[in-house]
Amino acid sequence: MAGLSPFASGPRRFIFVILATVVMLHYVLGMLHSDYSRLTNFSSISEKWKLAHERVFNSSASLLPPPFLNDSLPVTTTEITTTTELVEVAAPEPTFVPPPPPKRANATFVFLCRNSDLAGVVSSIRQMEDRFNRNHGYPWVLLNEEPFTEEFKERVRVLTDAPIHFGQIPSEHWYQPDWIDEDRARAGRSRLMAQGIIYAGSVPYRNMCRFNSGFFFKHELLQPYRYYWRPGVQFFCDVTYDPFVFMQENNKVYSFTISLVEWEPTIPTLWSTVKEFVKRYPELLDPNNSLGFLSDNNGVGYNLCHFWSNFEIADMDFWRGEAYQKFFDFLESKGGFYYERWGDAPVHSIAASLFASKDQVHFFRDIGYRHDPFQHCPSGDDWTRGRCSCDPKDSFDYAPNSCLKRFEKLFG
Ligand SMILES: Nc1nc2c(ncn2[C@@H]2O[C@H](COP(=O)(O)OP(=O)(O)OP(=O)(O)O)[C@@H](O)[C@H]2O)c(=O)[nH]1
Ligand SMILES: *[C@@H]1O[C@H](CO)[C@@H](O)[C@H](O)[C@H]1NC(C)=O
Ligand SMILES: *[C@@H]1O[C@H](CO)[C@@H](O)[C@H](O)[C@H]1NC(C)=O
Ligand SMILES: *[C@@H]1O[C@H](CO)[C@@H](O)[C@H](O)[C@H]1NC(C)=O
Ligand SMILES: *[C@@H]1O[C@H](CO)[C@@H](O)[C@H](O)[C@H]1NC(C)=O
Ligand SMILES: *[C@@H]1O[C@H](CO)[C@@H](O)[C@H](O)[C@H]1NC(C)=O
Repeated sequence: MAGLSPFASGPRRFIFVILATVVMLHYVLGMLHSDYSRLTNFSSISEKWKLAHERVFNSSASLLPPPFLNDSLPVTTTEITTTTELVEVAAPEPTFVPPPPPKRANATFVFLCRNSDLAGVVSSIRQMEDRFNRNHGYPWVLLNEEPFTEEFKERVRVLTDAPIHFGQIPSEHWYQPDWIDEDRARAGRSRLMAQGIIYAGSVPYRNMCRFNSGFFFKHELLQPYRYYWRPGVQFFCDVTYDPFVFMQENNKVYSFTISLVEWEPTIPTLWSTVKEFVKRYPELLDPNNSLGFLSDNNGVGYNLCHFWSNFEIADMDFWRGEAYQKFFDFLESKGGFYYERWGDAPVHSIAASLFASKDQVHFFRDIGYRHDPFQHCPSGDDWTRGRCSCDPKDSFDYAPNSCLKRFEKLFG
């Protein structure tokens, strides 16, 4: 019937319906895709509509409204185009102010994993998406020394609309180098096994530690990014702000949720190697460093404190920079990743503590995190705001083997 058509009741009603339509589409698209609000510009909304439509529905062929608007909006393609032109020419200033563009950091998630880790990977990504990333859409980079299977990729892709990249690690970044003396490496493994140390006999674990120490940030899929987040295992709380933006705006290079003491037998010569390096390159030390976190006697000995690197939000440009590159090359030349079992956690921690200033290292008190057998559970307002699922009484923070007290002492 004629009464159903918005065009039947004169030009004023016509303009009103058009304005309402445009405003509604704007909000709906804004909600659908945070980038849309950045694209919005009323002087060229027609072009932007097309762009946003393509990004959301990936179909440059059609300018039809999204199907779920079908019922509520009896419009056709031509009407939309006409509408935007009419608004440009005739409409008064819109009565609402578009929300400011959300700030976004130059950042990505990085996940090193095997095909056999699928169940854990799905669980981690699901949690990170639910607790944080569904509001942000930061990309994911998954890395493996072997090709990911189609099943793996399909099971991961279904979890998020954020971009996901699957990459293979170049073999020279992963496998034990030829110049490592295998007899000496084997003897090192046996020595650790005799002491009952975890992963004592594992070469793949050592490949992983060396890759995380010196190579992941060189992977081609990570070149476009500066900050990364290792998604770890279990997240207890909503992350109610953007930690990447926090890192960027506060000039942080490294962050942690749990710190603890290392198994000494895995790194018997690491500290003497560090001291040799510092003697050779004293100028690389930051004048305001965190040596006090690493040593209780001004550097003579290592107290084994490190940040637990299975959770990390950090700045890859710091790892790519001169100080860390020289440092890693020096460690690598000693072969300790294979002759001993140097972990990426003490290696990263020592570097961040010596070559960055102490206020560039951040404790994310408000991020609830667990990696068996330890967890950090926020307390007070942080716990409430984050709707945390952990018991605030169960937190490693001030347990005997935690190093948080030492970190806090740096700041008086
Ligand atoms: N692609 C690949 N990923 C690995 C390999 N070994 C470990 N990883 C990944 O590296 C991460 C840590 O490895 P795990 O074996 O779980 O080590 P962990 O028990 O967490 O070790 P700690 O953090 O030292 O307690 C996980 O994301 C694994 O999926 C490997 O050989 N290949
Ligand atoms: C809006 O778009 C027009 C045309 O593309 C451009 O000239 C103008 O600078 C844009 N304004 C803003 C605020 O982005
Ligand atoms: C849209 O889909 C095509 C294939 O259908 C793909 O090549 C293209 O990269 C997609 N574009 C976006 C923006 O997702
Ligand atoms: C959308 O509208 C067209 C034309 O009115 C109709 O043929 C189609 O069935 C509608 N689709 C949905 C999903 O409602
Ligand atoms: C993000 O950071 C990387 C590494 O510093 C840099 O190469 C790239 O240009 C940056 N991208 C943007 C958009 O700033
Ligand atoms: C050293 O770090 C402290 C602690 O954050 C800070 O207050 C101080 O300004 C820094 N000093 C220098 C010289 O950077």
